[in-house]
Amino acid sequence: MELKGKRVLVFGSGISGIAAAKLLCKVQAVPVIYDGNTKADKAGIIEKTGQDIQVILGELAKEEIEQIDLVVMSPGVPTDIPLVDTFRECQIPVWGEIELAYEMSKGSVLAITGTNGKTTTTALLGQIMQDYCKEVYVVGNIGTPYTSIAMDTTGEAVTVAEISSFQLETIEEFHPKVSAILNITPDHLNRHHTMEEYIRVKELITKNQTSEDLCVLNYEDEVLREFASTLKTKVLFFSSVHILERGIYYQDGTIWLQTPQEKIMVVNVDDLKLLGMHNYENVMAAVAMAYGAGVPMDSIRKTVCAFTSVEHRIEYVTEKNGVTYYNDSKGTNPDAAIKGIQAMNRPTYLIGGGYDKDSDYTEWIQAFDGKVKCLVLIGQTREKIEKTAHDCGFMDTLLADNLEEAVKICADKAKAGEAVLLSPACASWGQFENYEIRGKMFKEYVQNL
Ligand code: UMA
Repeated sequence: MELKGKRVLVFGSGISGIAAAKLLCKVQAVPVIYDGNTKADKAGIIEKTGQDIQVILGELAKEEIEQIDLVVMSPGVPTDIPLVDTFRECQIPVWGEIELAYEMSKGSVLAITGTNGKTTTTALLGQIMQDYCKEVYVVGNIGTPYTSIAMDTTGEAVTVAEISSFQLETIEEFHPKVSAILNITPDHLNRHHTMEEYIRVKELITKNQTSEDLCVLNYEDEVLREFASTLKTKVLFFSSVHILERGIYYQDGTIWLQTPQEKIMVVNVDDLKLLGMHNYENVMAAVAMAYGAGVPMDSIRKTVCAFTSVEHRIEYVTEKNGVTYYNDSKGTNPDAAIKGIQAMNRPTYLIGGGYDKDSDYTEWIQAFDGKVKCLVLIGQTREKIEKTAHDCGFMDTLLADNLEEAVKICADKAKAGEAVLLSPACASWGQFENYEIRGKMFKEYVQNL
């Protein structure tokens, strides 16, 4: 669609909406930002776009709708609300922000979706591509709107995109050369209503792929295994359990790639800084995608071994006196913190506790599985967690007044070959503004030891 002179309603004034409006100005379209929140800061929105553009808050008048040529949706705006029905009744095309970016960009796209692991996989694949190719962009749900870089791309560009189900709902022509669906488990059902619909939307990532393209799928996900047989694209499976006749798989501490011609040793997981089977799955998906995109295995292997994870998710910090330090500040609830402790492969001093979200910590403590040598607790929840631990028969607990003291206690006690992990199972509020600041402070205290 030629956008010059077109009046485009950008629905949502968050980071996607601002980036989409800026792109539309560059192509001489006339963006109008609309946000349902009457309390949004109109002057602030205009300032962020750096343009003198119209912003509408609250109600959208019928006369306004009649003048619109195209609607660009922000991911967080549901597509089944009456206003969107009205656009469709008026035959106004409704694109997502991803579709607009795709229409306006050049080069090839590698796109990742899935319920869990997509940010780590995207960051890792982005790094593999950056270490091998000249022009690489890492965008999407990971936090950089695709529209913010679309106009910078050249024919040589490789765009690595994390794509959420919200973003897939409104694609039209979006066509990745390589796609991946990591897993599908119940999530966002308030938006998609049924599991069937959530699965359908996730699978849309392959909608425009052809027999020239590749889709990477998790062999251990039954839905995805069946989905493969309906695809016209090439498929490469990854598996953490099965030895595959063709695909990439984990076996006894090693990741292998079996092609029709040869069996390639990808990496021994002891050489990775990423920990845990869920991360080995992310590694397998990223390796399969990069290999499918033509990156030589030697180059892939080098990046994969150096990659230290997404910040604050079981992030390798450093090694001091033989003790390895990990920052899992993103472990803000017991479920997430269970992943943290499961990933540890050595005796661990665990720092937990924080703001009380009324969680039950029993399952977290049961997941310690003999790995935790001492649980050092901080924050509002420290006594509550200590009591739960003792009720579960785990007695090695200590209370600290703050994170800095907790780090010092762990450093004093831990011996070479052991680990210190911050994975609090609680939100950071009360002591820190957010989990990112908590993680950064942890890393600072560790570096200062
Ligand atoms: N709004 C309305 N009407 C509605 C709903 C929202 O007007 O019915 C307005 C809000 O008032 C607000 C704006 O829409 O002003 C927010 O838009 P948005 O929610 O799309 O937020 P953005 O800031 O544009 O961020 C979005 C993604 N947010 C969501 O999907 C909810 C970000 O993913 C993404 O990083 C960013 O685009 C760049 O691509 C966040 C996320 O939580 C991290 N994603 C979910 C997840 O990971 O589970 C899917």
